[in-house]
Amino acid sequence: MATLQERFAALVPEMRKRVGAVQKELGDKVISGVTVKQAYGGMRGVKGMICDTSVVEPDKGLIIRGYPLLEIKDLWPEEIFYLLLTGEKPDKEATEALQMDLAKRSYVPEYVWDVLQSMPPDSHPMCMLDTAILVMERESAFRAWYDKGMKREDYWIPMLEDALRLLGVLPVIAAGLYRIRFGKGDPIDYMPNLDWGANFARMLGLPDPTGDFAKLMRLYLNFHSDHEGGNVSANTCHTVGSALSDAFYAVSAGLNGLAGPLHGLANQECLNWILEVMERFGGVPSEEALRDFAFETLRSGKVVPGYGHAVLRVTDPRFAGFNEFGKQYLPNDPVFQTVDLVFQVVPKVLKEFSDERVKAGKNPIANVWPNVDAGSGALLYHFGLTEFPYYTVLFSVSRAMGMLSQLVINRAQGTAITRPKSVSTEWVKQQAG
Ligand code: CMX
Repeated sequence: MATLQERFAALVPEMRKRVGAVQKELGDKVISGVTVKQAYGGMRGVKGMICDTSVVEPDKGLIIRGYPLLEIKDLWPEEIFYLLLTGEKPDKEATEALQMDLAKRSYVPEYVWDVLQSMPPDSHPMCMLDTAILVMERESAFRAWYDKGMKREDYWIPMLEDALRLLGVLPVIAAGLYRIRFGKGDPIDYMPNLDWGANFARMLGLPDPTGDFAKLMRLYLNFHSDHEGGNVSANTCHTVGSALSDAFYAVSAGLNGLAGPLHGLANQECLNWILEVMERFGGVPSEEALRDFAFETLRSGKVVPGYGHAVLRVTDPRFAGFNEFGKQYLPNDPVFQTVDLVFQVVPKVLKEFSDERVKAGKNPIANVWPNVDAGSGALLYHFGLTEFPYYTVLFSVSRAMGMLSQLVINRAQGTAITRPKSVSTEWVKQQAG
């Protein structure tokens, strides 16, 4: 089978033709309207952008290139990247070629380590990751080609090169910053004949005699790779990239959004909440105690982290997949058992609380089911990855695959610069009134 670069090159003409034909034939059709509530409410539900790598169905969750996530949970992350970009699963030969391509690009320049070493010791790991990506911007092939002058049709070529460079280097930087930030010793080098996910696990330097932690990392990197185009990180990356900023600028910007507590940072908050519960009750709580604790959180004006979603209206299949992993590999772990109990109790509590909110004239909680962040932390904790401010960095390495594949596709399709129209409150009062 062809390498990723060859296969993508072969698909580009067809992709352009299809996108061109759709715009020509259907360009004037209306696909969405916008209410005033949506304009003030984060554009929730407004269909105003295109993303072909994946879709999130409210009642099914993530579907990557037509495959429901749990059907492809055993693919390795690099295979997912190939699938995201081309719509096809790679064979062994293509996967190995991609693994070699990533290994060749895994070298971290010394200045990146110097910058990370000189950051204040209380810097958030996400700030360190995003800074490292940004200081590497000088390496961008896209910027170098653009400065020399290149045709629009060729934009995707150096963009794909930047994507591979970033994916090669990201696990090394992410694992290295873990070791620097949490005093674990020097960064560990990438091992060329090992797959991408197992490499990341190995470079973190945690003991893994059974290889189960490497399995978890592959699953983790698979599950977080993409979540269609409108979420904060993907949308930000798309917008920055649409100005023809290169992948280093765009991905760093997207990840700055992922660092927010309502988005990717929720996974750090989830485990915090679980450990608070366990501390209060001296271990796995009773159902009744957990119910009271959840109500206490909600009545103090806080959210229960890991529950709710802007799009999903069912249990996130990514949560279901992690829960299955926990049941198989760590069924007796008390933190995992607490996560599982929360899953039994919290949706009912949120439903009751939502009804109370509605009676008080507030919005309902649209989705009372767990999202991806509700369970992943407990699994990482079990394997000794106990520094939860780090968890969003793991999410980031994975999500970079989605953001980068979207960027490359956008350059191949000649996607326009993003520029929605904003209106003022005065305009809304006059027009809608
Ligand atoms: N606990 C308490 N209240 C919640 C809630 C939860 N888990 N989920 C939603 N609500 C509240 C919202 O805060 C909102 O209240 P206000 O109207 O007073 O502002 C109300 O219910 C309606 O919100 P919604 O339509 O159900 O949800 P949104 O699309 O506005 O927000 C999300 C979605 C994820 C930000 C929200 O559910 C939340 O804050 N969850 C907890 C944090 C979390 O798990 N984030 C991770 C999401 C996954 C990711 O992006 O990585």
